Amino acid sequence: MKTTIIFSILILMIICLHAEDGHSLWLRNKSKGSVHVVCKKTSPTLTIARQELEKGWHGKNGETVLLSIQENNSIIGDGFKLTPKSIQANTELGILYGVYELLRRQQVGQTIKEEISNPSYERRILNHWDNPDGTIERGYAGLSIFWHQGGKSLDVTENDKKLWNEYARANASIGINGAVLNNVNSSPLMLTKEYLQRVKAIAGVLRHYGIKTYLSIKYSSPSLIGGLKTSDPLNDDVIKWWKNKATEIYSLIPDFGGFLVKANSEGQAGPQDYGRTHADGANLLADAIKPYGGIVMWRAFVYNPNDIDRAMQAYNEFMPLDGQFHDNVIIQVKNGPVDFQPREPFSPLFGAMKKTSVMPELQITQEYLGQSIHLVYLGTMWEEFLKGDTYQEGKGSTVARCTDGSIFKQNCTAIAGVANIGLDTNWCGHHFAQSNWYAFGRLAWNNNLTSEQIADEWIKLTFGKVAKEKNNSSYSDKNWQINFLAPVKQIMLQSREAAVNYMMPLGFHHIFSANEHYGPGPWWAPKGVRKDWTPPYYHKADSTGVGFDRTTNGTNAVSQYHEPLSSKYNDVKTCPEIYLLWFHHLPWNYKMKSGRILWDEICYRYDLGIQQVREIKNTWDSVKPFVDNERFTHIQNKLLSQCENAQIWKDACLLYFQQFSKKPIPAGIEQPVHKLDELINNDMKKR
Ligand code: BDP
Repeated sequence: MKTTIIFSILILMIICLHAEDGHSLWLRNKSKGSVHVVCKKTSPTLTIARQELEKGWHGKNGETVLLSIQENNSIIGDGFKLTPKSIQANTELGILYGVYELLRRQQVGQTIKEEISNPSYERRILNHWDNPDGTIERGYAGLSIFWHQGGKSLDVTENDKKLWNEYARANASIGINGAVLNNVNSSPLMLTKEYLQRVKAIAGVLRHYGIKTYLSIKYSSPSLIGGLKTSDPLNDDVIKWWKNKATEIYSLIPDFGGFLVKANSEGQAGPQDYGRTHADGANLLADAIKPYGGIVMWRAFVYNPNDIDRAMQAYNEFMPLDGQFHDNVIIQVKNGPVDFQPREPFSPLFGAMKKTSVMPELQITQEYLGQSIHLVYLGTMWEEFLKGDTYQEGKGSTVARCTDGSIFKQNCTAIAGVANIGLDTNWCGHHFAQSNWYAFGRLAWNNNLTSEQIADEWIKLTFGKVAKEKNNSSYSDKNWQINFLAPVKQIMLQSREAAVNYMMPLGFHHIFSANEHYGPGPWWAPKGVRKDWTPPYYHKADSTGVGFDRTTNGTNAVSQYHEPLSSKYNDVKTCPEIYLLWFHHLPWNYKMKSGRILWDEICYRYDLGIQQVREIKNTWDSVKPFVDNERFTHIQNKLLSQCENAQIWKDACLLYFQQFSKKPIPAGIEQPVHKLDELINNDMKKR
């Protein structure tokens, strides 16, 4: 009897030890020895720093590490100076970041010399598109971690606090220092007393990890919840209302970060409703929170249905206002001029607004990239974006340098990522989607890092320990490096290109099925729907050819780019093929660099996409011996769906476009397995 019980307990312990639900993210390493931490000051943040060192120490057993807060002119903001045995910073938070960096280096086996690490952006912010009822706009990993119970109860539970603490820790470990707690399509409720109490509670947990809270606001709040007749930014009562609201917020949350605003965009209220400009609108809010050190992040995501080219509108709207924004306003610009597509050229606003602070907005949640079903590592996409050269101040004026203060003396520098986090045990729905949260944080801290380096770190931190347990190997183990690390890195690095190929190669964009933005829908254009919300607006396929003419003969969107880009994109011979159909409308038999005609090249690209996903799936199968069963199977199932989905994408797009090209699918390319009418009638199923 006794032995049976002991045996059962043992089995249970083994199961628990190996139960791998992904909740620990990249923070799973336990210390290998003891460390003696010396720090003269104490504070909640410094206590966390000390505990993290003790929990995750991988250095020499019994080593002493010195943490010191000391002015150093070469250290900027919350940066730090690192040696193998000491961390020096100007701020407590700098010490905490230094601790995480030291541990990361030890754990992934990178050497530490004496070095200084400063953040590229002062504010590194997650945008949560969470609604008061707990749903998340474009969320694919369960309900909100901040708001729940259909908004009925705002009470804060111990479970809430535990989760927020874990969330804050994960963010701090990669340098994220801000969180916007609610959807840009904001509910006015957020600014009411009851909701602000909960914001206060959240801020209370996040604060010790150096994370500031921000809120998205509804522009018409003064009339919706303030009882005023108008929300006109130049009206005295409205000005007073916002001032009082700011005082109320800061009395509850003294370190409140500020507001994020979506105004006059997709039906949201804004200053233009009262005949005022975006600058009038933003400055009103900026003045209200200026005395407390708050900022306003004003989104440039605006477009209206009647203009000829949606890709040009943000530039047209905001360029004339350059220089008119108050200095605590920062314009938040999506990476591309349309909307988080699998591939877009960067927005022409980067580097062009020279007298205004500008920040990039990336989307971590994969709204247009297979959501939480497809494995798509976004590090490569963001690297392409940040390293894109705007030429605005000569060669080398990359988007990174145009936004991080290297070129323009911005009063405020920041970067935002739309979060992919929800209540799912593994936070992000797909285990690999965690790498996108990780990559965002790492790039926000250092916009010079390569996507490969980030992938390497993430794999080691996320899968390394288990690999070690199962095969008795470690990061330095050659077998593990060759048969796990290298192939998994390869999977990640090619995953985004694969998605572009099977969804939208050669500059295609926005040909998704309606609203869901998951499966293909190049045909979708019901009567009465805004044209710029339908795929034919973007691909413009007809019997003569395909693609959006944005050259000087077309909408002239090319003119919004600085030379030599403008001419380069305008000329079909020099336009990079990855943007070909973004900028050009071309005949189906246009000769490509490969020697194929355009139609054949389109077929070839879609087919390549499928092959790449199959290869990714096979590679994943081959690493089974190195991964715990739980995560292995979870990912394997998702890859199976991804392969099926890629087939649907290819078949749908080729069969649809073939109606216009009237050409056969070239020999040597797998013929479609689906029928077009079936695909049109059954939206791609999500698994
Ligand atoms: C689009 C999303 C929509 C968002 C909008 C935005 O489809 O849900 O509200 O962007 O960024 O990508 O405001």
